[in-house]
Amino acid sequence: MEELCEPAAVRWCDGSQEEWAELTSLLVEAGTLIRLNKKIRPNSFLARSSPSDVARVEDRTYICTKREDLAGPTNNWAEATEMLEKMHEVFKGCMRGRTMYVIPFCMGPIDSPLCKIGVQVTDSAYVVVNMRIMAQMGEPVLRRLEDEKSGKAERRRDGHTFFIPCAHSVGAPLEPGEEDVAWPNSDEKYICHFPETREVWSYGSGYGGNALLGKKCLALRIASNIAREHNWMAEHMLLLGLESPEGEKTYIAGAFPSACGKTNLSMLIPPDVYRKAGWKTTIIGDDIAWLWPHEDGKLHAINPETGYFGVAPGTNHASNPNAMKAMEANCIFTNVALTDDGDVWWEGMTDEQPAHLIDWKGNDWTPESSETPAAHPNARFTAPAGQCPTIDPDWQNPDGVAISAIIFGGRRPTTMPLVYQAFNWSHGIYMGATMGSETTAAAIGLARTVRRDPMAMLPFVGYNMGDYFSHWLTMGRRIKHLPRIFHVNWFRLNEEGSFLWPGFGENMRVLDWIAARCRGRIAGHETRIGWTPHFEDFNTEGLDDFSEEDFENCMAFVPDEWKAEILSQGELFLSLYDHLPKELIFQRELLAARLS
Ligand code: TSX
Ligand code: MN
Repeated sequence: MEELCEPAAVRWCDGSQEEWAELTSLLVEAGTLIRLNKKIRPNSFLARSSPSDVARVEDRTYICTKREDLAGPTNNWAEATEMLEKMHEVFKGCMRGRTMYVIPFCMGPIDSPLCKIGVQVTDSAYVVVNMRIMAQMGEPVLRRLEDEKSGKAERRRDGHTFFIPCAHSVGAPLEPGEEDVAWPNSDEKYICHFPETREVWSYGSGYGGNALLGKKCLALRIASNIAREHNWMAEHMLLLGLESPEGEKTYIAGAFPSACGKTNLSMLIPPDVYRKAGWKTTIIGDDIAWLWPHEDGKLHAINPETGYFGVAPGTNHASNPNAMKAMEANCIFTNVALTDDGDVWWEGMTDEQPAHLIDWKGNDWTPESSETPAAHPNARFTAPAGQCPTIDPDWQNPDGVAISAIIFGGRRPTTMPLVYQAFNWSHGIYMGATMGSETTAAAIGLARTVRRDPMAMLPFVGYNMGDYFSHWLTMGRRIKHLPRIFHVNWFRLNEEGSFLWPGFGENMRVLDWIAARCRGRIAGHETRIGWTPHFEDFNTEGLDDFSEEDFENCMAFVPDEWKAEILSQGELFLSLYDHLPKELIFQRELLAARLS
């Protein structure tokens, strides 16, 4: 890589505190980071990206394989050798005038049978300091690789040899004497995955999932390929624990499309009646889960990440107090606003807007004079996972935790009840495969349409989506004690357009019902779409003004809505036609028959 990229220097990262201190200082000098007020937000920094580099670039994201069929119709495909050639072309001399950082990193607890080691080379020190929060990095990882090589440690990380190479460049070489900018990047961007050789090449962007290659690139797109071949699952899921007053623990995995509050749910604080009774919630992870059939017959899960890379706007002490606590120190904020006292602010953080800010583009901002938001809508915080007050004691357990329930959800103003349970595993996969969220088009007066996002994995499955569904079905035959599958919807509206369900901490009541169902403690109400709660079994204690009628409205089955739903579900299936497992076609037929 040194020969190809021609960096001015190479630096091996050890992941130490000293290295963090040195690199953050260097980034402050370069103008990439602004040190926040040490008294308010110790050891924390603000970065402002270039306005052309603010999100993942899905149209520039490729799955590169020999045959197009392997990537399938939901991915951008490129022929692997051609794209690799292209990568060698764009990476040629791409780090001139810059330092190449070598980041050995590990996704998952280093002693877990599922953990995966990667080595990312990058010319961005911003990426290094973010990676240090999001993954285990440096010295312990190198030691592990050496122990495996010398035979001192058993090599258990099946599915790849040695390490997964991850090449990253912002694509902005510096000519001699050329002055650097605060956020270098390129207009030409490529996020390329090579599942067959297990490697990642990312060029032109320094932002989030484009650049922190352990996350979406390795832990989802590459890992989903390894998982399919080695009988486990790499999923876009939160992992949370419920602890009953008796100390009984139930773990739940949840997949939601963006803008459904996945991070909020993973950090949920139960309402007073539950807390006083002794209920607790814990978080294992807010974004990615790796799941495997354990020797004990259950489906176990680990969180491969060590940090949260969450959306800042909308996060506040009411919507997510635990996230606010996790962000109190040792964090990197990207594209939020800067306050006059050297702290951060974003839309929805406080009821009142500050009188003056520096916005995410570095311009003066006041509520009266400014028409654009002070923080970018996709502004992020990078926070160490252990700083969440409800972090689970087992979050780094190499053996993972046993999953009792899988929940799918979406933002659905109509049709979908607050909660319903699948009749069986295949039906649950059907629910996951057809899940989606209403597009925001409705807000600007356009017709309502549902954007399908199977298992919230549409941008993250590194192979053919139809084969991904088949893999779920196959896993069902390999797990003795299958988790139960549920679908939830916190976003149903009444005729006036207000939310039927209070959501947030009150979602604990739904989770409570789910846990009780998993333990076989209560009966369900059999409907045409699945099992729903009986009102008597649904705890509404302490929920003011929530009547049995309100409950029935949350749960209502409206036949006409479901007829439209099943027609709309067919569109996704049509596009996947030749790889779609028969079981899903049968599930659709069964649903149609029950509805008629
Ligand atoms: O995160 C959300 N959750 C899950 C929380 C654990 N949000 C925010 C979504 C954007 C990321 C929600 N928004 C939830 C929810 O359960 N529910 C709603 C809708 C809603 C919004 C406001 C109110 C009620 C429901 N009530 C008042 O504003 C008073
Ligand atoms: Mn995500």
